[in-house]
Amino acid sequence: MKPQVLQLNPILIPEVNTKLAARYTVHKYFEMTKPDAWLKTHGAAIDAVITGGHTGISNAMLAQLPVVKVVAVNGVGTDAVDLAYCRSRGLPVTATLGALTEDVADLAIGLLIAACRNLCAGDRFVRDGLWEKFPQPSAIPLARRFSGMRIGIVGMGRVGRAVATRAEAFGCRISYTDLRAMHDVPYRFVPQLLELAQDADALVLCAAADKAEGIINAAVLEALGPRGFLVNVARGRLVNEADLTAALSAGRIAGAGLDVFVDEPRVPLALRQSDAVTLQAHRASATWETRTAMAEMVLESLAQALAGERPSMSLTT
Ligand code: 8YV
Repeated sequence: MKPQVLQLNPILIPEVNTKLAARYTVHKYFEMTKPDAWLKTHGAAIDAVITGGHTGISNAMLAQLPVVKVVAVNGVGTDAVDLAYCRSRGLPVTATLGALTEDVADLAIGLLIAACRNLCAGDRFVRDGLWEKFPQPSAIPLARRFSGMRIGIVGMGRVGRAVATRAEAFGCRISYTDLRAMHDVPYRFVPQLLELAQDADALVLCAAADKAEGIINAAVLEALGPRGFLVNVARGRLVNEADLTAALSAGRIAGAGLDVFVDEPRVPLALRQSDAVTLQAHRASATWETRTAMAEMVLESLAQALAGERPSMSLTT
């Protein structure tokens, strides 16, 4: 009998789905009509779980999977998995470490340029036929230059570093904050987030959200100031969204580029209606190249764990 895999999120790479189906009996939780009832009946037989970074898995669900041998996160964020609990069960939790760094950093820079150059508002202006109606150059406000901006990076991990090298190529001055100074990067460490915001034209959030929640609040946004931009490619809950919408509508910051939100896929109306905001639907890693690399890592983690080996990308064992 093939091992039983419970899949909580779709994988969008057909070749990987073919391999999964050939090696395992795959139960697609996201397609089930009565997933709770199914889990009660079949949970005891599940050997492996595949989930997404944002979805993770609850302890209540894990408790119904007594013989599960691996939780393979198809993503890099593990904030939606209780790693301490999994460690206590000796359960490997794997992540796709390193696979999505470049794409996430690309999108961070893209969002920042889009936000400060008003790319989406400009696109709508042309698309909606407004250019012909209002051909005078003053019909669109002047934008803000990206090159040379002072960039404050929150979280100098893999993604933070990749954002920094890209921004450096645009002549940006890089500062960062993290739990501690990193001695292998040439950028200025600022221990206090408030101070980083005060001294930055743009804050780029690249931090893990395991412990931090609502760190971008009214005070930080106030410090960023009316010419400042916020970019978030990490997790929505790093930001106090009510404070962000208030700051944007009062012009206390200039704009934002957001790929992640507190309660996805629900995005506050005030953000959706703001021309100062560029929005994406949590797509920073969503390229063929990266999603293929991630899905292949998931396959590898499953194969290792189900062969009785410690998965090389395990964070808990
Ligand atoms: C993915 C993510 O969208 O890596 C993460 O933690 O949130 C994203 O890259 C997600 O995990 C896809 O399953």
